[in-house]
Amino acid sequence: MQSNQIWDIQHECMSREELEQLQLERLQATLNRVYKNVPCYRTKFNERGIVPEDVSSLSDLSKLPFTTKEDLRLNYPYGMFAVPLREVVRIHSSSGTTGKPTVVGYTKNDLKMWSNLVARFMTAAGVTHDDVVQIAFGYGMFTGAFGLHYGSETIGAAVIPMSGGNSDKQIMIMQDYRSTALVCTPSYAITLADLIEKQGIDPLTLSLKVGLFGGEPWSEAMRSEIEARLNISATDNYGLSEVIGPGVAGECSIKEGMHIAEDAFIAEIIDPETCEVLPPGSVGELVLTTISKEAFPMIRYRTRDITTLDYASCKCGRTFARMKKTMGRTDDMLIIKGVNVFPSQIEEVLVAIEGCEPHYQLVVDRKGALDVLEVCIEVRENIFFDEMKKQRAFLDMVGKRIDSVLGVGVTVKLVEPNSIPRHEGKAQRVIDKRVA
Ligand code: DLL
Repeated sequence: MQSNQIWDIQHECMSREELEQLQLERLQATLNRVYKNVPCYRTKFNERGIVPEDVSSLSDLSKLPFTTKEDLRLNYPYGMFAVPLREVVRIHSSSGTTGKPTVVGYTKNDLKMWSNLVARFMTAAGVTHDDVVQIAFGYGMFTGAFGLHYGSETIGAAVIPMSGGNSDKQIMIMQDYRSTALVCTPSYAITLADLIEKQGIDPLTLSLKVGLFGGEPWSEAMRSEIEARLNISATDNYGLSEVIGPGVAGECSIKEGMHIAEDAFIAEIIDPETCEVLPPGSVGELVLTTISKEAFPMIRYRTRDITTLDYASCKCGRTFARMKKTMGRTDDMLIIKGVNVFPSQIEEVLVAIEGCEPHYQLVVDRKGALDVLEVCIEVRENIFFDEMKKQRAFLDMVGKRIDSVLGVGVTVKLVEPNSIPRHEGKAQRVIDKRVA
């Protein structure tokens, strides 16, 4: 291991017993702090008749109330901060699309801790101080770019703070500056791969080795496509601004789930309907508690992301539990004719079909009392301009494959190549006309 790489064996490879002891100590300190400094937590704890001293084991966590986006909204902008504003050195916000964004803050120590967490997962993905990291996440209120920027600097890699968009220039820089690591959303990686292909550039002539992607859900099929088209190893990284941003969980080079930084966060899986904590291995909503943040601690934050945790040891030697790729969010789960549908299930089918581009959009509407789901897909030009009979057969085949996975009929529509809007950041996959 090279000197600047951040493989924190003392924490990342801890035995579960030691880890749980550390988590409990850090949890208790966090609870004391929020009870004292954040009126929202004090009121909620009081309503349940709980004081921080009642938490004497990790299982007592389940006695504590959840925190939701609604709490953050009610305390907008600074009501959930646990330190005075003069100790805050950075403010970011969530990428929420409705209402006011959530405001989050970091102290100097928080920024240091955050940089370290990101440096750890970047190291796990194979980034070293020899790398040239092209950051194509948008700089600004979004946490993605700054998080990976600090992580790269901590490792000692050279950062190119390109920001999102300006795709032609991204490719020019990638070629001229010999970028070895690409950081962006997976959908933007596809957009760049399309452009590289269009410009007739052979990916083997680029210097890219690894891609660190995240910020939105993506399927294994999409990973394979990105790896093949950019000739890189692609890892998945998960996080959310309310909890810290990127740095919550990231894949190691084994790529069998994202290691959660359990020395900084306690993860639980709950049933989103009953809010009961589910046993290890269950699929449900991820709930996160921060245990080492100063400015903006979160107690039992309901992420709305659906996943499952694996506590088995990983071949890389890290002992932190691994979360599977998220299946979707409780709030973007579509209910079509009573069946629960996640966009990721449809993506998995589409990307595996020869001729389908990984650009798609789901349009949900209501006809009378019935929900209808239209899957708009871009296809290669040869299919789009094919004769009607062949096109119909293709549509039938795609429809049947989706039907067999979802158990619900959908309408498949071909749209012109390049007609689905490309996003520089997170892709917008669903248009729900029922809520318009
Ligand atoms: O997206 C933080 C981040 C930036 C993570 C860059 C990784 C890389 P927010 O904008 O607050 O923060 O959005 C958080 O995005 O609750 C998930 O629904 C989704 N999300 C983030 N990463 C992943 C991922 C950042 N790897 C919300 N897979 C989260 C699936 C993801 N969904």
